[in-house]
Amino acid sequence: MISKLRKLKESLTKTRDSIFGKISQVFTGRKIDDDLLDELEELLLKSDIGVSATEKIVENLRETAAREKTAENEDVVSLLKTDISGILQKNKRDIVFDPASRPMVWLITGVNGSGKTTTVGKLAHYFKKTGRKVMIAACDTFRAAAVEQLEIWAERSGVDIIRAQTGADPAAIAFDAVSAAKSRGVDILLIDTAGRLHTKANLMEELKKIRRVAEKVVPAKQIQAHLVIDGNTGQNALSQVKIFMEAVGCDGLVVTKLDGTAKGGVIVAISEELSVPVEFIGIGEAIEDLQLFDADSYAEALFNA
Ligand SMILES: Nc1nc2c(ncn2[C@@H]2O[C@H](COP(=O)(O)OP(=O)(O)O)[C@@H](O)[C@H]2O)c(=O)[nH]1
Ligand SMILES: [Mg+2]
Repeated sequence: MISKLRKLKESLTKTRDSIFGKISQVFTGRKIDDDLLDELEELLLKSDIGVSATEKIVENLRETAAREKTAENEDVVSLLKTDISGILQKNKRDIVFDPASRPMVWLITGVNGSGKTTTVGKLAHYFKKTGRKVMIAACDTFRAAAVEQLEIWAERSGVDIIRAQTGADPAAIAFDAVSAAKSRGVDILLIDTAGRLHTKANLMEELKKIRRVAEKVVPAKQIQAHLVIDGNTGQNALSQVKIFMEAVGCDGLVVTKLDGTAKGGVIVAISEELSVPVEFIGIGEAIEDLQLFDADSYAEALFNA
């Protein structure tokens, strides 16, 4: 079986080929001096990690070089990996299951096409595999095919699904789903939501309503919102997170489609500039193509194949 790190490295090929792999090739074995730092800064600014992370990393390297006489022998790329990994785990939060607060309810949010439904399916599989009792709810009743799409995922992952007809009130389904999850002793209920309504305000109102209704069944602290972001979004991901965070909160992120994008550096920008943890990453369309996010592995895979 292909290892988790190997698979991650394969998935990040485009991101690595765009900038990070070059950094690794060009700088390995070179002395850390002003020339190198200038070159590095220029490259990092092109990489989607953002201005703030770039400055932090370059400053750190400058200080290390000034502090340590042996800086000439320091491997720049190892230092970079350590710095980036540090940024990536800044907001780290473990997913904790408390048997006394069942079910935990995850509202899966995000714009249309970001990968919500696919992620719900993969998460259902992931949590089931790790021994949890999982249920999913089809609250995207806006798009005709959405419920059927989720049903296929429920079958694949072997978990219960709560659904209603297309056009039904998503909040009503959410109410039924949370109630059912509570009475059946479910550990985690994953609620798939719509991404495109007539207006953005409309979508946010619907999400808020789903949340309010869920709070009638279980304590508010058991309800979380997890935002799914398409990795191709690049730096625009930051504004998406902020918009959803304001409306329904954002307890964690899933960044998808990292297998097809050169913009995988954006996870560094998100971690540096926002206080939300990246919890999972999507690296393909299949059920197993979801990984619990690991900062060290990600930093390693950015630079080395
Ligand atoms: N390559 C790749 N495709 C993905 C990933 N996640 C989702 N997709 C694809 O993105 C498309 C939209 O996904 P979907 O779950 O329907 O998005 P939704 O509108 O947010 O529910 C589908 O074709 C998925 O197969 C991923 O991690 N990698
Ligand atoms: Mg969907």
